[in-house]
Amino acid sequence: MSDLVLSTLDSNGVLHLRLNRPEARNALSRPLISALAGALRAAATDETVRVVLLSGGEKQFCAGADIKEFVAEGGAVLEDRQRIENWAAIEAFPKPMIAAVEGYAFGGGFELALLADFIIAADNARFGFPEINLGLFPGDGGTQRAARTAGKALAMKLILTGEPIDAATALDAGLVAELVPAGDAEARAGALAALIAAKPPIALRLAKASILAAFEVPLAAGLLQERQLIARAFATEDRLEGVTAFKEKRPPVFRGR
Ligand code: CO8
Repeated sequence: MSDLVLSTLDSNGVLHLRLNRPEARNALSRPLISALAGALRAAATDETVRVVLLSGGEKQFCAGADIKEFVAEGGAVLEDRQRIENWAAIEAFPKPMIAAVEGYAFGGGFELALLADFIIAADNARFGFPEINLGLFPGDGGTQRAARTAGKALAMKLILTGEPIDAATALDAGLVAELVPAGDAEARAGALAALIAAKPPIALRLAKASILAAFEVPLAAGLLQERQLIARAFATEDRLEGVTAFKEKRPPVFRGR
């Protein structure tokens, strides 16, 4: 594992991945994206990993795509197959993933945070798409995910002005699940990750897939998919364990089967 992403797995099954390029404000160079994608590919098939907590440290979440990289290489960065595949691996991570945002999440950093299932933000957090000031606009999903998550008006304002919003505005817009005092985002996200890590892993994955379908398909197709996915949850040993534990008035122990 590269030291561009620090990785720790705790006994609850929470894998903490922390972006670690502070000298470049965690800018998403291709090696950093590759390290993150590699960690998530491995985590996707590692049964001991139940939830991922993604953070950028105390000062910033991430300053976005690596500007120096695409200045040096131009449009080639956009067409780089490996970069596209790595970003797709991050998007496709099937287990719960929570982002803890302290400070700013700009450009690709905001897009990365939007790939998490939800964001816990410090009250000093700021979210913005400054790409327009570079003659660009978000190119790693930001126009689509910001519009779907926050709605047209705020997405347009963010992307066309390049001006960031504060944490309270992001919370009001539904971009963020919860605000905490500055310095507490990792701890709060870690506590929620531990809570989720004790839930049945198959049902978690199916629930995530079902919610994400709401952003992809018409309602009727999403409802049909929900019915198919819940049938799979019904067939698991963990579902039996959950209802048995309820009847026996004891906490359930889920094994991911
Ligand atoms: N890329 C590369 N290096 C960066 C980036 C970045 N995005 N952000 C900061 N750095 C570097 C600086 O160049 C500086 O390096 P050096 O010490 O060698 O001069 C170092 O990090 C520290 O930066 P600052 O001194 O500016 O740090 P501050 O704490 O004062 O400010 C900010 C932090 C506010 C984040 C400021 O650095 C900034 O505004 N950065 C740029 C933010 C930005 O424009 N992000 C959008 C990037 S474009 C994008 O995300 C998507 C593009 C479209 C997709 C293309 C796909 C291929």
